[in-house]
Amino acid sequence: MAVLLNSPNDDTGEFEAWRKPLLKLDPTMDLRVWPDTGRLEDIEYTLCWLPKPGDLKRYPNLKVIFNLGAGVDRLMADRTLPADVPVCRLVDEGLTAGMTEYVVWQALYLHRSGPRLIEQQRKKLWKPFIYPVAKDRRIGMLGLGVLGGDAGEKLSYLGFDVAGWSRTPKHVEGVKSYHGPEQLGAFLARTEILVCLLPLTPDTTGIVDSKLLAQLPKGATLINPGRGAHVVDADLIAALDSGHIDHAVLDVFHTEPLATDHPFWSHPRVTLTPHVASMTQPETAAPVILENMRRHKAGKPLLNEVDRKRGY
Ligand code: NDP
Ligand code: OXD
Repeated sequence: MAVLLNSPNDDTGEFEAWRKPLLKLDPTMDLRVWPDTGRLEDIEYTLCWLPKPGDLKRYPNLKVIFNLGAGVDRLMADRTLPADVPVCRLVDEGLTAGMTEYVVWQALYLHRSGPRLIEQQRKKLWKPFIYPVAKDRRIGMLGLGVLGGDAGEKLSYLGFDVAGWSRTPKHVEGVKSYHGPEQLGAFLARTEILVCLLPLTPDTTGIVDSKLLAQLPKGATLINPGRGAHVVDADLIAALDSGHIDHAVLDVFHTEPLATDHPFWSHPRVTLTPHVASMTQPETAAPVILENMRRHKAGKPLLNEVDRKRGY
C-alpha cells in the first residue's frame, strides 16, 4: 500500500514539508510524490491539494481522499471524482489558529478605522476621532463551523458583540446563533462587520450579492476569507462605490491569482491579501491524517468526512 502526495500546482517544493512529519509518525509509510506515482494500483490513500481534474479516477485501489485544506469546493467540482471513495477535509489546529489570527487582525483593523487612519497619514492629516468600544461593535460570522466558530469565540473574548449564521443552530460560547434562510435577514440587520467563512457550494455561490449587502446597515464592512465565488464582484463594487459598504477585506477571488486589471487592486475601499488568511501546517495536520488512516484500517468512522451531497 502506498500514500500519494498529490499537489500538481506545487512549484515551491512546499509539499516536501509533509515528508518529515508523516515519516516521523509512520517510518514504514511508502510515500510517493505526484507525478512519481509508481504503479497506480499501489496507491491506497492520497493527500491532495488541487489535484488535476480527472487524476483521482486513475487509482483503482484508492480507499480515502484526504484534502489538504478545509475547503473541498474544487474537488467537488471534479465530476470524475470516484463516487465510492470517501473524501476527508482538513480540520487542523494550525489552520484554525491561522484563520482566527487573520479574522481578529482584520476585524480590529476595521473596528479601529484602519483604512481611514492610513488615508489620514497619507494626507498628513492630524485628526483624532472617537470609535465605539468593542461591546457596541456587532460582528457577524457568515458560517459558524470550525473556522467561523473559533474566530467568533475569540472575538467575543475581546468583548465584541458576535453572532453567527449557519444552516443548523449552533452553541458557540459568546456567539448568538442564527440559522437557515428565514433568520438571515435578522442576522444581517444587526451586523456591522460581516465575516464570510462559508464553504463554497451550489447554495452559497454568489450569496454576497446586492440583495444581501443591502440588508447590512449603511457603513458596514466585509471580510471574506471564504471563497471568491461567494461574492458577486460587480455587486460589491457598486455597494462600495455608493458608500453603503464602507470597506472590504478580501483574501479570495473568483480567479487566482487576481488579474492585474481587476478593479479590486486599486479600489480605495478594498484591502486585499493573496489567499494567505490561513495555511495548513504539516506538523499539526499530519497526526490528524495518520489518525484517520488508522481509523480507516480499523473499520472505524472517519473524522471530518465530507458529505458529498451537501458539498462540504
Ligand atoms: P465548516 O464545514 O466547519 O463550516 C461551514 C459552516 O458554514 C457551517 O457552520 C455550516 O452550517 C455553514 N453553512 C454551509 N452551508 C450553508 C448554507 N447553505 N446556509 C447556511 N450555513 C451554511 O468549514 P470550515 O469552517 O472549516 O471552513 C470554511 C471555509 O473557509 C472553507 O470551506 C474554505 O472555503 C475557507 N477557508 C479559507 C482559507 C483561506 O486561507 N482563505 C483557509 C481555510 C479555509 P452547518 O454546520 O449548520 O451545516
Ligand atoms: C483551505 C484554503 O480551504 O487554504 O484550506 O483555502
